[in-house]
Amino acid sequence: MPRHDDATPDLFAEPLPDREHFAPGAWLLRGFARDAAPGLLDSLPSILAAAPWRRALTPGGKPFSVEMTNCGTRGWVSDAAGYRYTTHDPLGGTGWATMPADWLKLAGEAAQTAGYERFRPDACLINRYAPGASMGLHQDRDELDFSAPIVSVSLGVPAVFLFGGARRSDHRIRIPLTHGDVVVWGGPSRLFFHGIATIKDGQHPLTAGCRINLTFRKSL
Ligand code: MD6
Ligand code: FE
Repeated sequence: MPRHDDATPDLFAEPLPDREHFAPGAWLLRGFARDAAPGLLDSLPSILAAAPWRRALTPGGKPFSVEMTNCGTRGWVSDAAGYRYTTHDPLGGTGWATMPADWLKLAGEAAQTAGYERFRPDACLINRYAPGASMGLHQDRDELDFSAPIVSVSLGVPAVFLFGGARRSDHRIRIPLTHGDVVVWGGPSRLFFHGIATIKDGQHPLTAGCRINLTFRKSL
C-alpha cells in the first residue's frame, strides 16, 4: 500500500520515523531513545559494578576529559599500549558486564530505521561527560569490520556533535544532540572524522549535570 501517494492521509498508518540524513550513510533519529531512556539508565549501576568509570589515557599519556566504561563481550580501551578492544577490563581484570537486552534491542531498531539490517553489536562504549568535557575529532577505526554501522545514543544534558569528512581538515557540521537522540552511521561515512564540543553546564532529571553517551559497535 503506498503511504505517500494516497490522496487521503491514512490516519491509522504507523508514523514515519523521524530521521534526518546528514551525510552519506549517516542518520539522526531525534528522540528515538526517549521512551526507552529510563530503562536503559537503570542498567548502569550493575555495569559500573563490573567496571567503574575511569578516565583513560591516550597512547600519548594524556587523560581523556570524558569518563568511560563498557559493556558487551568486548570493550574499547585506551592506554599506553594503544587503542583496542578487550574481553576483560584491564583495570579490574574481570569481564565487562553483559549488554542488557533492552540496549541491544534499541541499537538494532535504530540501525534498522537507518537502513542497516541485522546490526548485532558486541561492544558498547559508555561515555560520561561532565560540564567542560569534550571529545576531540577522531575516527572510529579500531573495529575489524567497517561494513557494520555505529549506533550512538545521547542521554542527559545536550551536546553539539561535530561531523566532518574523510580528512581531518574537512569542513565540519555542528549537530545539536539532546536527550534521547540517536545517531547511526556507516557505509560511505563510516570512517569520517567526528567529535563532541565542550559540554555546557546543564541539568537533566535522569542524569543530573552530565551527558551519557552509549556507542554501540561491532568490534569483530
Ligand atoms: C559521543 N561519540 O557522542 C561520542 N563515534 O559522546 C562518538 O565518538 C561516536 O557518537 C562514532 C559514532 C557515533 C558517535
Ligand atoms: Fe567516535
